[in-house]
Amino acid sequence: MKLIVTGGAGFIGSNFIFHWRSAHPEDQIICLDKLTYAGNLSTLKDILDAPNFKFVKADICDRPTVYALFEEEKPDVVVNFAAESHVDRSIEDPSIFLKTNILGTSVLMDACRKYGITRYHQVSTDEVYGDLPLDRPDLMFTEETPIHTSSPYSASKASADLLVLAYHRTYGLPVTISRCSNNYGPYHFPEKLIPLMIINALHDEKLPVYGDGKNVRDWLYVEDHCRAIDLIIHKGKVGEIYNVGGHNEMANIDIVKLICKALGKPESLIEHVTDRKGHDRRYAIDPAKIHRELGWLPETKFADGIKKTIDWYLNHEDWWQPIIDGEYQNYYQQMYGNR
Ligand code: NAD
Ligand code: TDX
Repeated sequence: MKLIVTGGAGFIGSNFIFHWRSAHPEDQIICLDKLTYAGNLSTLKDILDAPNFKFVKADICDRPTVYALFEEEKPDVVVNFAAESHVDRSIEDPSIFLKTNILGTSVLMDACRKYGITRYHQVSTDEVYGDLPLDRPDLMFTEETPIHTSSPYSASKASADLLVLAYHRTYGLPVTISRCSNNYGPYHFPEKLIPLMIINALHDEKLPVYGDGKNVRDWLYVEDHCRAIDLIIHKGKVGEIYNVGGHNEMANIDIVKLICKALGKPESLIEHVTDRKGHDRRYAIDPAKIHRELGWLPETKFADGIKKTIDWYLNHEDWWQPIIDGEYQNYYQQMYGNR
């Protein structure tokens, strides 16, 4: 099988490539990535010259380049991870989110229609369902929960999902969609909650918790997400949406305290800062469908996954230090300087 994996130099896409190469070593992977601020070729350094792997620097919105690649490679499967993924950045400037996340998705699917594929898989998010109240722990998102988005990021991802379903119904494109909860693990870009808190704590810097810190996220170890997508590609039903989540809801403040404890840092580093605009209160995925129909279950317990993740950041300063020394400094100053 030959796959084009878009966004494979980012957090989940790179973990997916590593997963797929070890689970299906005979398959060929072409990683298509624009290498935005969030993409890191260093993540893929060990496999750049490997047989059955090719890296192509390109923008999913660049129709002629995408078509030329499909014409040359004739992929069987396309897995689309490429996206602008950070909610805070989408609040500052939505435009690139609309371009990459919506238009880019349509260019990829047009290429799939033109050159023929056996599956187009769209990597979506639980954020398309909006949020749930904190005082109703019985409520969870199912695949039937109506779309109800909060941020420009989630609105762009929901728009892409609607387009994917439209291409299935209108053109018969063989699509699947996965909507996953918050991932954590190796190669997570330092702007996101868990790596940001680990790296700041290591430097004895303030730990900026938005609002009261009681917002709840449902955390899943990235490898479990990758296995879920693998299963959907092999056994999922075309035209279907699958929710992916690990029943692991945690308040932000508890995660930050846990990181302080694990690193032997004082909780006095925690600083409550101005809340995110439109901040979703709680996400909670009901993964019953993927369990029932495809037999998927998460394998990594949060206690083990967070330990592995913290150890990974402790041992991979060579990966994150160049990132935080670069453009990230300006970003951090702009987002947190006067917060
Ligand atoms: P990320 O920001 O770490 O990586 C995104 C990758 O896409 C980067 O390598 C970047 O260079 C690339 N990219 C961006 N724009 C591109 C373009 N126009 N053309 C080609 N490549 C481009 O993101 P992530 O956290 O790995 O998320 C991957 C996907 O999973 C996204 O679609 C996101 O919406 C979804 N998702 C993420 C989470 C999470 O917790 N991180 C949870 C659910 C779903
Ligand atoms: O400095 C911070 N302080 C803080 O309190 C940051 C960066 C975040 N937070 C809070 C906001 C959220 O409630 O932590 C929570 C997690 O924030 P993020 O890491 O930015 O993730 P989130 O907004 O939940 O979105 C993530 O999960 C769903 C991914 O970034 C999305 O791409 C995915 O779709």
